[in-house]
Amino acid sequence: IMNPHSADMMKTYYAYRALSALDENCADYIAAAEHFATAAPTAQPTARVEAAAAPTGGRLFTAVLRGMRTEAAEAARSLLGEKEALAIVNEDIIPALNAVGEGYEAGRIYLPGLLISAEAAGMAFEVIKAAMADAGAAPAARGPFVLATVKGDIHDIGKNIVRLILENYGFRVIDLGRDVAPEAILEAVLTHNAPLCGLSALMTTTVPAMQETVALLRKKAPFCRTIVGGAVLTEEVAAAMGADRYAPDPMEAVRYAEAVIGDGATI
Ligand code: B1M
Repeated sequence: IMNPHSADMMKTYYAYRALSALDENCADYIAAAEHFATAAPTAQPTARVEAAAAPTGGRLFTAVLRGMRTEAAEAARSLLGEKEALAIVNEDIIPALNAVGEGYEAGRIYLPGLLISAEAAGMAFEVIKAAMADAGAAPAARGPFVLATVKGDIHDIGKNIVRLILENYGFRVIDLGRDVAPEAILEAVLTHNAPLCGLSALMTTTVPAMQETVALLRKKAPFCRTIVGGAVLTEEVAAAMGADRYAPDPMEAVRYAEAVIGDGATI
């Protein structure tokens, strides 16, 4: 017989489940450990542990938060029957990643947790991308739009969303990937005679690389407009580095591309 009020018994129970591979990514064990580290002696352990183990978001939110890759892909697939692909990105995946980021900042989640959550988000994102491709995006005939995450920065989930949305609006995107040096970005802009270049940066430490890229493009490819985004940026920072436009979200990149490239310019 289990006594749910016994901390030792419940810890043993969750440890047993984790060691027996009954608890994916040890998520329940971690939630229980957090609970028993903070719970008041009079609290109702099982209720509290259940609450901690089941975050308030939906199935996809929880799967990303806990870094459950297969579950995240399945949850995304099932959500596609309920709502728009982009709504899933905005309402489930991004809030979960934000929760992970907050947990990491507060010292409740460690780097491996950050990694598995990013992988789970990536799996869900692949499902959404495939669904959008099946739905038939507009032909990619305008542009090209050169896109990259700047040197030193490997965060590319946001950039990939920007690409997906631009392509959906019929822009041809030359995606250079992540951790891309200013010189490589310049070379791509010159080679493709690109009228627009979008840059993404997520960390305070990579803002200087973005600034360097913008300055290089201004000097060596003055025909190319620059648009910058990413969680670390603000309108002021973007203006200070000399970027032509700040994009708080992917739709701003679409609006700017419509304005700069319009219907006339082609590849
Ligand atoms: Co890291 N990471 N991370 N991380 N990570 C952050 C960014 C951080 C804020 C977490 C934290 O401490 N709270 C912090 C940066 C702190 C800072 O400088 N201010 C951080 C850190 C420190 C690090 C490491 C250094 C950790 C370490 O190693 N000790 C390391 C960095 C390595 C490196 O880059 N050299 C690292 C690593 C990683 C993972 C690999 C584990 C993973 C990235 C996986 C991947 O991208 N493939 C990861 C993740 C997932 C995050 C968080 C949790 C989520 C980022 C994300 O994808 N958000 C993040 C915390 C957070 O932001 N809450 C964090 C969702 C994404 C859709 O948003 O990219 O902002 P975002 O894009 C948005 C908009 O900004 C906009 O559109 C998107 C959709 O709305 N947008 C644009 C973005 N670019 C745009 C461009 C445009 C237009 C719009 O036009 C061109």
